[in-house]
Amino acid sequence: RENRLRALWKSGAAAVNGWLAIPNSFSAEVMAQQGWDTLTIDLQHGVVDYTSLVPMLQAISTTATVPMVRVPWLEPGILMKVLDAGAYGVICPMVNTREDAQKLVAWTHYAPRGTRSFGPVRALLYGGADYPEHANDTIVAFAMIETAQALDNLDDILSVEGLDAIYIGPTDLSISLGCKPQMDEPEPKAAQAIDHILARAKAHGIPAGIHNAGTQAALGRIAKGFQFVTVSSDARLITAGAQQVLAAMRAG
Ligand code: 3PY
Ligand code: MG
Repeated sequence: RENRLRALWKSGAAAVNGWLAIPNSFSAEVMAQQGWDTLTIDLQHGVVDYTSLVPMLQAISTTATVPMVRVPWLEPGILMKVLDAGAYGVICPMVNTREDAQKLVAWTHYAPRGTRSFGPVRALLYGGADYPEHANDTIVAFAMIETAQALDNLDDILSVEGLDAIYIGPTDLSISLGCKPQMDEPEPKAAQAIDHILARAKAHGIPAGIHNAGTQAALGRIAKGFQFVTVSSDARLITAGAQQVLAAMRAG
């Protein structure tokens, strides 16, 4: 099965990504039915573990939404396990050096490009029997650029052969640059860094993604040239919806 994220990018469109922090297959199914281009299950900061992840991927598979996972860290075991479970995209936190980016490419691709171990148990069911032949060109691996160190090594990271995409974590990047942790309206130093990362990614022909809390920031960033924007999350959407209902009721 093709990766619709790659197809979107080929057509020149940006992907709207939803974020899943709730470890439940029903909430994942509800989100997937709404038509997000991609949905990312967060194993880094969410409360999701691998046992919850698999049925969430199965729930997303009932739709055309592309299933993605943010792994907890740059570590081969979990990267390979989420790919085996049928993730078509992975987002990897804290890729800070050229060597980190090389590891990410190696661990997410089969030989000769990489060193991914063979065992695509559920990926075969999701991707089809020919998954192994096409996996290297189907999977999208995002390297997160979210530290001052990654900023220093930016061109070294972006020029790693086989790197598919990057993803900016505005809050970690802000903290690392001595700014307040802000997602949508970072302080000037962090905002400049974000613009710089986007410009360098464009120069290298690498699609750039970024995390957003709200639609205004996400739309503004698409207008600037980001090709992948996360907006809100399942937990945030429940919070906002419940607050709106309760505010109306208490005011009534
Ligand atoms: C960050 O803002 O640091 C993130 O990782 C967003 O998910
Ligand atoms: Mg982060």
